[in-house]
Amino acid sequence: MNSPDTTVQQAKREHTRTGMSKDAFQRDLLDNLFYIQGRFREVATPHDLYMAAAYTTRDRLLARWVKSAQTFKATHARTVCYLSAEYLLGPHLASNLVNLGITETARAAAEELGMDMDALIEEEEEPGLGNGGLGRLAACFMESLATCQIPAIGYGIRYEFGIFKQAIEDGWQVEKGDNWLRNGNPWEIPRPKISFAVGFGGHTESYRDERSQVRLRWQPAFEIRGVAYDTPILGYGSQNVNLLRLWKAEASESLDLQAFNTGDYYGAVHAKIEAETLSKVLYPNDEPEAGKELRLKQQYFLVSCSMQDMIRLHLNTVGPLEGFADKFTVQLNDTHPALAVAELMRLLLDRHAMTWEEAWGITHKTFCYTNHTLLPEALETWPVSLFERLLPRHLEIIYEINRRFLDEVRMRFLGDEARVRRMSLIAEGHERRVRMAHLAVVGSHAVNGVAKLHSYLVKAMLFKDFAELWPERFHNVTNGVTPRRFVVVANPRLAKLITETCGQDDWIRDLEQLRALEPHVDDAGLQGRWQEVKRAAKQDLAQWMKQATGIELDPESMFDVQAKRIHEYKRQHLKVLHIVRCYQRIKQGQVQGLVPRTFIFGGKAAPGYFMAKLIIKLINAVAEVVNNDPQVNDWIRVAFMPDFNVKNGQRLYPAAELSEQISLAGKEASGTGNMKFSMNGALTIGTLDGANIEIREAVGPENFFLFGLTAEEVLQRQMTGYRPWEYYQNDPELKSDLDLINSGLFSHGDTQLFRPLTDNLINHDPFMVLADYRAYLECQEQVDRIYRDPERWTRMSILNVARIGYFSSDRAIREYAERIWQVGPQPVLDTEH
Ligand code: RUG
Repeated sequence: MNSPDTTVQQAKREHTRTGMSKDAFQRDLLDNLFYIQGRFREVATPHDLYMAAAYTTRDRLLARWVKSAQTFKATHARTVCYLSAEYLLGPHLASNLVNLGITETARAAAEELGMDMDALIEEEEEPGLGNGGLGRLAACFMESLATCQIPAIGYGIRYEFGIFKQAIEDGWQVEKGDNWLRNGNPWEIPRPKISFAVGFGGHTESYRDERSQVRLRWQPAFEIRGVAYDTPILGYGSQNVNLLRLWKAEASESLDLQAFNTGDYYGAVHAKIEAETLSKVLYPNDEPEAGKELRLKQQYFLVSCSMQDMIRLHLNTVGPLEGFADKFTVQLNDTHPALAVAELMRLLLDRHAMTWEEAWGITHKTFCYTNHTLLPEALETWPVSLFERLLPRHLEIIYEINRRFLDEVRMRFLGDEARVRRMSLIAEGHERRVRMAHLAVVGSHAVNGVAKLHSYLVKAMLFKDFAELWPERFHNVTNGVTPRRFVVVANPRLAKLITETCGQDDWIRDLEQLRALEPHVDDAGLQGRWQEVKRAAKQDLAQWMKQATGIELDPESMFDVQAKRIHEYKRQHLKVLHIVRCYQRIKQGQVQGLVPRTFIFGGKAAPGYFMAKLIIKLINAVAEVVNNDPQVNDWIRVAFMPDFNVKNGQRLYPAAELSEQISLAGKEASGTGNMKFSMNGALTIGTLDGANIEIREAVGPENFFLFGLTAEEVLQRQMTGYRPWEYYQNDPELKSDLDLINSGLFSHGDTQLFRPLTDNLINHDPFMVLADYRAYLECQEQVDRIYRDPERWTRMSILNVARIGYFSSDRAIREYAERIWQVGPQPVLDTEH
């Protein structure tokens, strides 16, 4: 992308800054190609070259990694342990080069060898170990922890199959397995010696210990082993490297020798296969519906390995476990790892012979819990019967936690048995269930939501009873995203323009410094360059899209993007109604005021979520008609980007001009895509939901397109009775848009195909699409009006970027560190330079 001259010059500057030279990179790249891949230049495949570049980069961060470990050990640094069932990491190579400060060094080294660094970066398969926002947040947080120099370990599962790859066939989503480890993973280091037994099933029994005390212990029916795989996570502008430790499930014995010797070969390998199933696949549900036994096993596997590992580390470095909560603070990322509360109790009680009071004191001081959703169907509960069968000792512990807790509730709220029932860790009903969120709240000393509105609703509604009991326990930490990946890596042209305009690149580690753009907002030179940067990104995306889908995007039109998981509450179907309206207006010749637009969607639907899959089909069906109709083609086009993931997101964010954040108010906990788009200069059209509210406050209401009901109005309507069919009957345009969908125009004459969707909207509409339709259309007209004034639009875009600094994940991490974890930075010194 850069001319070789500037690349070489920049590589020299990087050399001075980092001590890492182009020549050394080149030499090591060839060495790694030879010694690790067993190839020489002439026969190396693009994948071989990628692997060599990855190892060469990894080599450069290993010294920092070791130094970090030494520093943390020597200083007994307090450590954050982030427990998360998901990490949506995205490709490592480009972001590690940025964080090492050697992007141009690597590029120059590759260029001299006749290789294209961008092509090598493209080769990397991303580890898709997460579904969406929650997993990507965990990845941003890991990077920001290292950047903020806070010692941290991220614990997770090394799923062999990450989130499925999405293909679109005949307009429908088709899921393909994501065998991301197939070609090897150069970023991880297996630690076969760090492995723990994890039990399941069996029974509990009492016995007398050496002091004749009666104690309980668990005799599991079977055990599997969790083996650690470590990935270094590099900070930007610091020497700190943190650890992402993912657990792979293995059989305790790789072959059952007795079975083998009796000729039962199948039986001999069966246990191994069954054990390995545990970390085989990520559950592909964002905000999952409770259910599967294997998922509970995965959750227990994650927490058991992680808590045993923390105890091992503590005993090795600090000593007796009394000080455990001073050494570690453990953040539960949603309820998926909430079992950790019961597991730490079990380990302290049964293995380390503590009293209940001692163990509870430590446990409670150790854990903090982040809630990420208010949606009732996403709040995990597990049948008591399943617990009894799989984790009998944990159920006993949960019962005892509950008994003591409910006594506290009773003492505080005399005679209020209804409250006791509401707060219990066990939901009574025809099937008794364990409420994981209640376990997380009771077992933690801090609970937080992920945006101001969300945290308010967590306190006022979801955990109202708990907030009345322990008001001091509840916090808000608004989410953030890392500008390294989402601006520097994704949008190098914009990064360069910002750096040149601000006169330095300090904004990359202190995003508030983007404010320095503000005085230049009216500078015609900057505006022109700003527009060029956006146009170039649009062209890149158009080129990619043509190749990937065959659809031609018009880079002269406005790129209007909605990219996120497909879910009814996120209301992709509201966006489709807008498109259908545009289509009808154009067909009727009402083009006055209309601006040419390209509507781009991206997102996966949970494989079992019928309505979400139907929405994808509808988008593609509308696209087919619109894109093939020459009468409307100059005005609108529609494209569905297949397989929206981190890598593809990095193509979308820079190219977007309008970011669609149109969930029903009160439903999106925070959203983080909204931040990524805005950081790349897209203007947002959005509701007062999640972090939209704070983004609007930060960038200025005049630089944000607001529409729709407020969360309060939504609640009122729900209480007074919402009647979507009245909107259908009273708004002729809305009626005609829905009728057109049902007419068969978008379904080759099939008038039934989209009925489940349209009938649901007209008769139930749980996410009030119809109520917000008119306001949304009017707001879109305002978008058109402003877009026709490029200077005004560009000004708003620059201001969005200049004022988005608050939404860096570095800020979020500092807030967690100060307010929740009570942990400070532990800088790792660069002793070599
Ligand atoms: O839906 C939420 C997003 O609003 C939020 O931004 C993200 C990170 O906090 O988490 C998402 N989420 C919630 N993903 N899964 C859940 C519930 O398990």
